[in-house]
Amino acid sequence: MVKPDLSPFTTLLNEDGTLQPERGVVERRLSDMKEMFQKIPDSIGDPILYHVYLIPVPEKNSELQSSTTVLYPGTVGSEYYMTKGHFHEIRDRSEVYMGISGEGRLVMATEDGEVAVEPMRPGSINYVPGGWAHRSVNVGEEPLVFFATYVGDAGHDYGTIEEEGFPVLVVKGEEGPEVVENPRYTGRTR
Ligand code: M6P
Ligand code: ZN
Repeated sequence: MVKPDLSPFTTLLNEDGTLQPERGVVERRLSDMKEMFQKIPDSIGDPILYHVYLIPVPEKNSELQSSTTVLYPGTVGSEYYMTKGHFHEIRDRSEVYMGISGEGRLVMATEDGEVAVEPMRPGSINYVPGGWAHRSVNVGEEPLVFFATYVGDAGHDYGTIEEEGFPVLVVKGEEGPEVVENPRYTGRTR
C-alpha cells in the first residue's frame, strides 16, 4: 500500500497568470541575469523581466512541481526579454509547458550543442525531454504567460548556461523575431 505524503489541493489561475492562493513567487530583474545578454544599454535601468508563481511540493521524483511564469514584453539591446534558462540538475528529468497568453519561443539545447526552437502561444503544449536545457523568450507585445510542470526532484542547474550560454539567440529583426548564432557560446557545437 502506498501511503500518500500529500492531500489533494487546488490552485486557481488568474487571468494575468498569477495564482490563487499565492504560495511562492520568484522575481527576476535584469541585474539577476546581466551576463546573459550580449549588450546592455546604459539607459535601461533594472527592469523586472519576469515573475514565477510556484506550486511547491516535496522535491521527490514521485511528485510534480508546477508553476506559471509571467515574462514581460521588452528588449535588452536587440534581444527580447527571456528567462535565465537551465538544465535540470538531474539531467534526464523532463518538463511540459502550456502556453496561456502572449507569444514566445522556447529555445532548447543539449549538452553537445543540438538546438530546437519551438513556438509558444495560447494552447501550445511543449514537451521538453530530459537532457535539454530550456529558456523562454517573449517575442510579442503582451506578457507571455505559461504553465510548466516537471518531475519533483529535477532541480535547476543555472551554472552551465551562465558559463556557456545557449548556442542561439532570439533577436528582434526588421520583420520580427530571428534566431541567430550566439557569438559568445562556449559549449560544444553540433
Ligand atoms: C518555468 C519552469 C520553472 C522555471 C521558470 C523560469 O516556469 O521551467 O522551473 O523556474 O520557467 O525559468 P528559469 O528558472 O530558467 O529562470
Ligand atoms: Zn526546467
